[in-house]
Amino acid sequence: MRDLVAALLQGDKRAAGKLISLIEDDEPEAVDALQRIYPHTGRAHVVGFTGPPGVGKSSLINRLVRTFRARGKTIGVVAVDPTSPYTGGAVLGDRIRMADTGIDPGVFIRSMATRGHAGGLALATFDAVRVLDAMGSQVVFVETVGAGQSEVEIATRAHTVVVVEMPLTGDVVQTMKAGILEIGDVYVVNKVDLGNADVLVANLKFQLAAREGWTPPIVRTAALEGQGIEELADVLERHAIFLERSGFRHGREVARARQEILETAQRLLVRGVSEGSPTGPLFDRLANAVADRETDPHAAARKLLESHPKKKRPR
Ligand SMILES: Nc1nc2c(ncn2[C@@H]2O[C@H](COP(=O)(O)OP(=O)(O)OP(=O)(O)O)[C@@H](O)[C@H]2O)c(=O)[nH]1
Ligand SMILES: [Mg+2]
Repeated sequence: MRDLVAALLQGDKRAAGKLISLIEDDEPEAVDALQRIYPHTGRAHVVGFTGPPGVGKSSLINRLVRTFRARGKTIGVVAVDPTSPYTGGAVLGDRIRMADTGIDPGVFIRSMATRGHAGGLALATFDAVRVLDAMGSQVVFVETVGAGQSEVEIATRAHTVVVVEMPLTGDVVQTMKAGILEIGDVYVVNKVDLGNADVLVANLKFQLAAREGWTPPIVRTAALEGQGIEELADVLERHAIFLERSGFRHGREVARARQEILETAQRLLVRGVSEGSPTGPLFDRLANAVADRETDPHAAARKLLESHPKKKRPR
């Protein structure tokens, strides 16, 4: 494990791949590794992409990988979607394949399997982000599955949240998904090549509220043609600088740490309690007491937690 971590800190992509596999499989060694690398993290700019399925998140990230490579940055990508068509910055149909993941040491792309991992998707994903951060990736893109709670969860853990939308065709009134107007630092209207973008942009402009020191920009893109990508990259760099200068970056780190400590503590408790107690005498006694209305489930749960031996255990 020591060697693997040492290799990672030297920028070894294979070590990163192995460590992420350990995380995915929820191996106990992963905890050890993550503790070792933690002090070496905190440098990457983590950018989360969220938005409805098929809106073009992967296509945008593919383009951005190239753009940021051209600007001299090292890049990591974690996609919470095994089917994401990543090409390592090469866009299909391009004559020049500039940044093949296998060849370019500055690009690392990993799709996370959503199976396994007792810690849930968000924890596993951000552990993977941390691995890439420790490896030296300067910018890490996270693509979330385009549905459900996990996207908001993951998005709120990034430094910069990019919400991707696309114009709908026909006479439909395009409504935003609840909560989406609050989480974005940057809004992208992709597929402008299909037309109808003005309505959506106006709609977004009307609904988006300015935040303290930052008005979320709306960037029009056509990911397939590469239109608007330079502007999007500029905006992302600008937001990184804004976060740094305003002190918000630190604020976000603290908020994230809070969330993560709580999630991990909950997990340890649940695991500890369910591993240690269901057959124990106290648990039996409490179950009987609750059934007999001598106590209530809430009080019993508290008793169970209080009684639980505070042994040191892995995640
Ligand atoms: N016309 C047009 N098509 C696009 C554009 N960007 C992406 N697409 C197409 O839209 C489809 C979905 O693109 P993806 O990049 O896979 O979208 P995604 O948001 O990552 O999708 P999921 O990961 O499945 O949620 C693909 O067929 C792309 O080729 C664009 O700017 N214009
Ligand atoms: Mg995708």
